[in-house]
Amino acid sequence: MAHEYGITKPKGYNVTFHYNPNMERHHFGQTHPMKPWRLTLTKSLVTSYGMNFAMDNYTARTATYEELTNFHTDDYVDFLATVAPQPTPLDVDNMHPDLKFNLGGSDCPLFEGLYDYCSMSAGSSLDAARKICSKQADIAIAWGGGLHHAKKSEASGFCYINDIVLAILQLLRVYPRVLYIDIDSHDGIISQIRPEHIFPGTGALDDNGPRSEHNPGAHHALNVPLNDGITDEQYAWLFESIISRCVEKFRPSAIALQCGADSLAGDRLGKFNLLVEGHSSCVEFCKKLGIPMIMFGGGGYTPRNVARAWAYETAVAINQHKNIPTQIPEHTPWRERFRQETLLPTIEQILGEPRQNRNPQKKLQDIVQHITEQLRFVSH
Ligand code: TV7
Ligand code: ZN
Repeated sequence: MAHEYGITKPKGYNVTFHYNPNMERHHFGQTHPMKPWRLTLTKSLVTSYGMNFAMDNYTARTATYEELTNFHTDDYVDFLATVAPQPTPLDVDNMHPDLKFNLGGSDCPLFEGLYDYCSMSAGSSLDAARKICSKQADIAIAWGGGLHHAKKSEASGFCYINDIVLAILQLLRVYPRVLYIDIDSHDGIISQIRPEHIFPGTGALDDNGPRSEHNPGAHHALNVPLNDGITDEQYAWLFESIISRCVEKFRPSAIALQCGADSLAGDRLGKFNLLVEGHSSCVEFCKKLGIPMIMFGGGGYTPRNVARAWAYETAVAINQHKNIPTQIPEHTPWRERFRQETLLPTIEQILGEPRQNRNPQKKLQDIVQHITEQLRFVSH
């Protein structure tokens, strides 16, 4: 069936796909925006287009306790492993009395099977990292990962275990310089990471990595603050301007790309006007750099649009995005969930009326200039 689109494995270029079908069985709660089920929908499109024929597909393992405590503290991971789930349904009025490790609130509820969910997410990202380290993959895809907010000893923003940090720690064993790029609407951060210094900076344009006299990671994080309604053209221009400058300066030996899909138009939480085309153009740009890369998932709260973006980006990884038909295949499971039959809906199809764009071109030019200046502190 899948052969109808003529998708075959390219010679001399390997893409690996790391997926654990048990992840999507977990539920954060009825009203919680994070829906692990979006992974099912993504996988459904990937296979209905036959993309699996062009990749090495792996059922991701669960990460071990030792792997999780490579970054997280023992007491935090112990607690995650043993804490009892909250009664359902979970909502804002039904919070855990003490927010130990920031767990049990509405953002990071204690749901059934939480520890398994976390170890599956981390396991898929670690598997991806190992395929990049062993050079068995040029690109490794882990849509179940990308949970960038989790701290060493604390849950945050729907994230419990920071699979990205764990994966980057793996990469650093083999690759001396890792460029971390994040296109999630909640972070928009670019970090350049070398051994001994990992810096998840957050926030303002000036936030460019902790500064202290003995901190070699200072100036190795960049932030790109954006307003509501940014368009494909603007976003792609910013992304390419900034990433090309970063790559030129830092000369990364590997890239970790978080593909958070809440930056898409029509997201339940995000407020941008990006289409799958604009979002995926970031992936395309990174792929063309020819540097080994992990692609992670992340945010994304309108499952049908998340699945479209991540399936299309899988097609970009195997260089089939120009070949696949935009009409979603008839035999796609849950096809009716996509509402429109197209993989690439227009802004009008998604939103009716696009959201007002609050990003004047002048401001974006200033951002690029500012970042160019910040980059003078970076060397390879
Ligand atoms: C990577 N925004 C994660 C993004 C994490 C964002 C937040 C919610 C939210 C939570 C819910 C819910 C929600 C409609 C949206 C300060 C608060 C304000 C909870 C109501 N509906 C990623 C985290 C962010 C939970 N949190 O980057 C259950 O929105 O702003 C906050 C914190 C306190 C908690 N309240 C929101 O994309 C994966 N949370 C409905 C039910
Ligand atoms: Zn997000």
